[in-house]
Amino acid sequence: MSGGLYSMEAKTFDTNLDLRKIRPYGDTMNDGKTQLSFTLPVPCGEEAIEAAKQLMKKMGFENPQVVFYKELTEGFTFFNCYGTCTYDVDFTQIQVPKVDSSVMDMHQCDEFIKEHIGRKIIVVGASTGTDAHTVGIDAIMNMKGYAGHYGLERYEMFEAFNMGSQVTNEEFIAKAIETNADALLVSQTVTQKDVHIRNLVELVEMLEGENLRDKIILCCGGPRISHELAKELGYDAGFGMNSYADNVASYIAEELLRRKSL
Ligand code: B12
Repeated sequence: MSGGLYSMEAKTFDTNLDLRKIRPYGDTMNDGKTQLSFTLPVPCGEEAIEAAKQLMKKMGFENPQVVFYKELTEGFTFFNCYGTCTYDVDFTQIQVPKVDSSVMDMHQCDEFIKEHIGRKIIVVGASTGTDAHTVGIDAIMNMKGYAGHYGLERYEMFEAFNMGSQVTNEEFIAKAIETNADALLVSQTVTQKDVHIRNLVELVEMLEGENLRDKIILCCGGPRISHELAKELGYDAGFGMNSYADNVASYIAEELLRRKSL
């Protein structure tokens, strides 16, 4: 959204706005007002508040204020703070790698597949490794979908197998072979100690070992997954928060067509 119409609208809204130097907004443009929250491993009290303020200064915030604090458990204090951010970024220089695909709704996508692929697309999805979070993969695959977007099970032209959570990469690949899957959808929510990286990379290596990697469209998703990270890890596409079945279905359909025409 850099430049163009957006910058013109923003300029009529506030003539002080310079998109080359944006900073957080609170009351007036460029005031830098920021709210942040964090936990410190210290007992709740005046010293904890002072520590939080000093930390905020080191993070580059002027006029740090602790507006709420509470003991989480013995020896740990949670804070809500305000401060004035002293840094800015050049919005006009920002470039984010994105999945290269149009976004069709379910009906448009089904029509596209009928016309260009001429058969159902088979997908297998799971939350893999030790990850027990199912809501993300269900949002993409379940018949009822999520936030008004139907899931892949509802699509006429997708055959969708949702394996649920805590699926090992071995089981996942076995299902891909059994169903002759066109695409695999991996969901990863837990990122503590980079467990998602290890798990996602292991899947790529195992698919390569089975000589399957090039034959399958490999997608991953989750709240802390970006397309850039997915590409880095050897995936075809990555989908982050606020993505829906429409996004991944459209991508898979268009990518299959692209591969068909090669
Ligand atoms: C519900 C929940 C649980 C439930 C899960 C129940 C279930 N059946 O899923 C339970 C209680 C089991 C749970 C357990 C744990 N949880 Co939990 N959990 C959550 C919570 C509150 C909501 C997650 C959720 O459902 N989001 C809603 C869905 C719709 O959003 P989503 O997953 O982002 O999915 C969307 C996109 O990301 C994308 N997407 C997701 N996957 C895919 C896949 C593809 C292919 C595509 C295209 C798109 C896509 O599409 C979806 C729709 O837009 C979050 C906190 C939060 N508010 O987010 C913590 C959270 C995820 N949990 C967390 C943690 C740490 C845990 C535990 C480790 C806690 C513990 N110490 O035991 C365990 C892990 C257990 C395990 N082995 O995995 C942390 C993760 C931190 C991190 N970065 O690693 C969070 C962020 C909480 C926190 N702030 O600390 N959790």
